[in-house]
Amino acid sequence: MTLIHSLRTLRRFPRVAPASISKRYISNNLISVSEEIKQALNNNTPVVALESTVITHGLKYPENLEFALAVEQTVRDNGAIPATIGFFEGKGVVGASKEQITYLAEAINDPERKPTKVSRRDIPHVLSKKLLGGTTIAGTMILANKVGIDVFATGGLGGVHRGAEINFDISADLSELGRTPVGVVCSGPKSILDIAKTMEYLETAGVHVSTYGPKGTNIPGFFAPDSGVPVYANSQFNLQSGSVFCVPAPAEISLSRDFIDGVIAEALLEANKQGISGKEITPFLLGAIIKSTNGESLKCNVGFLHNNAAFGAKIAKELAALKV
Ligand code: PSU
Ligand code: MN
Repeated sequence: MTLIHSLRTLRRFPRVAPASISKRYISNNLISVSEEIKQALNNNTPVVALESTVITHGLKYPENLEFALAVEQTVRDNGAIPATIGFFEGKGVVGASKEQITYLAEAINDPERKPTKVSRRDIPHVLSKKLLGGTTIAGTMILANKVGIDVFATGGLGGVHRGAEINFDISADLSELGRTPVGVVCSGPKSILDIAKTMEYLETAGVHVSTYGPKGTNIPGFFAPDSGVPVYANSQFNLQSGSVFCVPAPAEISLSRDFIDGVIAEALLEANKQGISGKEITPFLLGAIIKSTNGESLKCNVGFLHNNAAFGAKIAKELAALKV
């Protein structure tokens, strides 16, 4: 019953051409788009998508709520409209309201409405069971693409986990980037992962990856053409794959490599000892690292996210200008 229901639901969750709000999804009531985002998309006003796994599985309450609202403000301060994306009562929401964000952030401490971490494979289940969910990068890209949002800012990309040759753990973020044309602005894959293998996988999946120079050098002038153009070229060529823009963390909020490597090694050992795997592993490792750095890694993470959100807004602006 549930499976059939899921399959039916999936069939009703159509793929929509980018950069257009299709009547299909508006009328099928599986995705709800806020008025502000609808208008922005219709008027070619720059929009930046924001994920919600960081709210549900990345940060604790109340930091998750403070952060989610603050990062929206960062996008606005940099000239774009933020669209926080998630699932509410089994519906995909693009442009969550302050009330919805608050509800989601508070729900993490309530066993009765504990949010699900929603990647591509979780969508049918969340729709049919009408669950509350925080979308991963993959989940957020899917919804962003369905409504025509081209730019999405986040913290760290999911990737190939260390030991993947044994545990086969490769984030669905990577295959999503290979199939969904959204530009993801991030600080690269986190060092809890196997970065070299992640890059290999992205190459296989055909994902365009670029990196910016450090903030404060030549970004402002250099930024404009170099940010919007790759995504635009991608869409002009109709490649139908995603792009990754890596923004290195500003030096003042970065942690030393040796220090963080030691902490990660410890967290990995602990995960192994406790038998943590699957979708729990990323939140577990990030949580363990926050604990053993006394919140330093968290500050760094939140700092990246704001920095990336500001970049995302600038890219969205450039892209909007190219579309005029
Ligand atoms: N990496 C981080 N912080 C995060 C995540 C990844 O440094 O919060 C989250 C993102 O939402 C990402 C997801 O999409 O974890 C990947 O999870 P998994 O490895 O289970 O696919
Ligand atoms: Mn995984």
